Amino acid sequence: MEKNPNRYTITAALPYTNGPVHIGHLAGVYVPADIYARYQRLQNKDVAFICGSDEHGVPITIKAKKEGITPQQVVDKYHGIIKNSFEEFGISFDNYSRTSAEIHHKTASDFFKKLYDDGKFTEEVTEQLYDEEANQFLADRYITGTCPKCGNEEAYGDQCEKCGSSLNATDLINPKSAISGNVPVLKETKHWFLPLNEYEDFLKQWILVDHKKDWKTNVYGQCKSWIDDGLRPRAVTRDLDWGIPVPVEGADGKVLYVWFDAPIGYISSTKEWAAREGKNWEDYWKNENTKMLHFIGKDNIVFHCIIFPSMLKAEGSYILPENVPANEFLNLEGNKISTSKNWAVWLHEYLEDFPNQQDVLRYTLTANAPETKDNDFTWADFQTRNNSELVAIFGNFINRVVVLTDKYYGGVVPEPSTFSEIDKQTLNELKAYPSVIASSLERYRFREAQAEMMNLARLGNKYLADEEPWKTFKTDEERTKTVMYVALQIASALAVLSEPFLPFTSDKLKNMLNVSLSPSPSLRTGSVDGSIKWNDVSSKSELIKPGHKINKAELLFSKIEDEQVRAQLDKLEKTKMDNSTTNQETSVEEVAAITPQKETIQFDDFVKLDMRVGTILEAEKMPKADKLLVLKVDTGIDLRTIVSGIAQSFNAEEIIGKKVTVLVNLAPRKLRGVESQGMILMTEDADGKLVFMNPDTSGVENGATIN
Ligand code: B3M
Ligand code: ZN
Repeated sequence: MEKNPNRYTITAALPYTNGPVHIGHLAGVYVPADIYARYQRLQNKDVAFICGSDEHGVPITIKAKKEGITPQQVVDKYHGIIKNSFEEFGISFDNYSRTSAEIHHKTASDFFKKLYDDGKFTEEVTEQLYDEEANQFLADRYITGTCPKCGNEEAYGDQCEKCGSSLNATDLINPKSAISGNVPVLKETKHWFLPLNEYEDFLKQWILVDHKKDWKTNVYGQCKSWIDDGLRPRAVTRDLDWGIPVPVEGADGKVLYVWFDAPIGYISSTKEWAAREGKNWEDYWKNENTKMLHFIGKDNIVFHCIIFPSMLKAEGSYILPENVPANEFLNLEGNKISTSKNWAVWLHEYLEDFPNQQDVLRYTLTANAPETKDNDFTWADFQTRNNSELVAIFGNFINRVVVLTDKYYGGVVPEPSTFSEIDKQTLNELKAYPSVIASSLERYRFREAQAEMMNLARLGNKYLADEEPWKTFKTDEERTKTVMYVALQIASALAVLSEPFLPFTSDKLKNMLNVSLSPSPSLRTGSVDGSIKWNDVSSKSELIKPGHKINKAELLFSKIEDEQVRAQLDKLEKTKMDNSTTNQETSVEEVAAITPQKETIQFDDFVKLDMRVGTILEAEKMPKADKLLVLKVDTGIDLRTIVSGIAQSFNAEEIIGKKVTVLVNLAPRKLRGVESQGMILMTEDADGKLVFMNPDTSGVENGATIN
């Protein structure tokens, strides 16, 4: 069981300042963290919601090199964009700092020094990869190669994004410099290591026993597999010129590893906030009565669950996180979101394109949150969620309540008379919502929690539609008053319970109803006492009293038109086109995307391959196989059957008559019971669609050899 204290330290992953924030970051980290922080504030908890920019590390220096500016210029630019867009989007951080801040340099430096002085590091001279042309050591993302665990040919020197393994650069097979593309050499250098192997027993007990039940299965599973694999010492310093200098003798030209300094950024940001607010930062980091949570994406799990806790443990005076509710990834229109390919919906652009519609994006991202598996964002879904849910249910209900109260009673909440069974049942149902939503939130099930909040809006909408006060108004004054009174209670409950999910809407609704929440949910809205609290919804018999005057209706949501969606899709289409035309110029960042050259072979190896020009004469789908087509191919030598895994890129009909290149002397093998007698050569276009390697075939006969 998780503890339930009064103090919360809630951290959200520090975004790298090598680009702006996109919807993947929002859905994975910042929106759920913000919902959680807002909810705990409404529970009257003492919350420190902490974040800041991660300004060190190789992604920043790579970006600087690419743009021909200094790393400092890169981080200044993106820190500004990111900080402003978070603010405008209503992410209610108590503090947003940056790791280039002096307070962070000092905090991280002192942390390292303490561990160093306490003998917690080992010092080792090892051989590291070195780029002789660029004259520098290659750490982390400066190196790409094949992952030794899963064979992904685009793994980075610190991590494989495909299988999630955390790697050392020297583990990579066929390593290649991301600066020059050269094969690196090995060169000796001295570094400090945190011997993670010494923390194995602690981690086993803490994660595999103590938190087995309460951590998400994806998080627990990743941790378990790292621990089962056996932990090894991990270098916490690097030979780089961008970062926090290693604060010990004999470490010239060395900086702290970015993943050593970045999580300490949570501490420095808390210190900065506490100093400003007159609080004691240690209460939030060193007091067992504080619940600490790290909101992150799945690629950050090892750093937050294995490495940072080991650092905190080594230091000795810190508490550990109670939970690390990491999310999976969000895709965009079926493709992986990519900063370098500009395949993203950027937050700062969204805010320009959809002014004052922050809540629509927040709502869609939560409704579709990648909580247990990767999920897809589509503009069509965004439009539907807005038009059929926010506008048609939530907005419609509130609009009717407020407009009718104004029309019938000059905006004054009417006195109810006798409650019917339906009224009583509705008011009872209403009382259950705070604990239902809270229980989902306490378990980090944000989709479920938001869906329950919408069910309350549905309840209100249905109640009005069934009771039809616009009909009874002419015939039964008392009944109409009672119905409007009940509807106003539901609307007031929604003003409170929607706040974590739809803070802008909740603000407007509070304005319309002329009520406030207590305690004030965000630091930017003033608090008025005697207002509605979360638990009042279940404990009080009435949230808004007869005689209370409400304000005029404002529009909560407006319809998203087809043209707006089309404009966004056009933007993405243009990105695709831009990507395919600039494909030729390979940038530093994109080196990583190109498959490294395979091992050298001899001419004799090559001539063993018998490749011929052939023609596909027949094609049909292999029954019960999504990917396979069974082809009859005229190879010039004979007519043979080839089973080819191309059914997701082509229909059978469209390839009949196509000239292709066939490897004819590949040993036959059976696929789903059909013997395949060769292989058709293919490549892939930028979108991953297969393309035939067919020669320019005018005048070439079937059977012509390729050499
Ligand atoms: N800067 C990595 C990321 O954006 C990162 C997180 C740091 S949290 C201490 O994936
Ligand atoms: Zn891998």
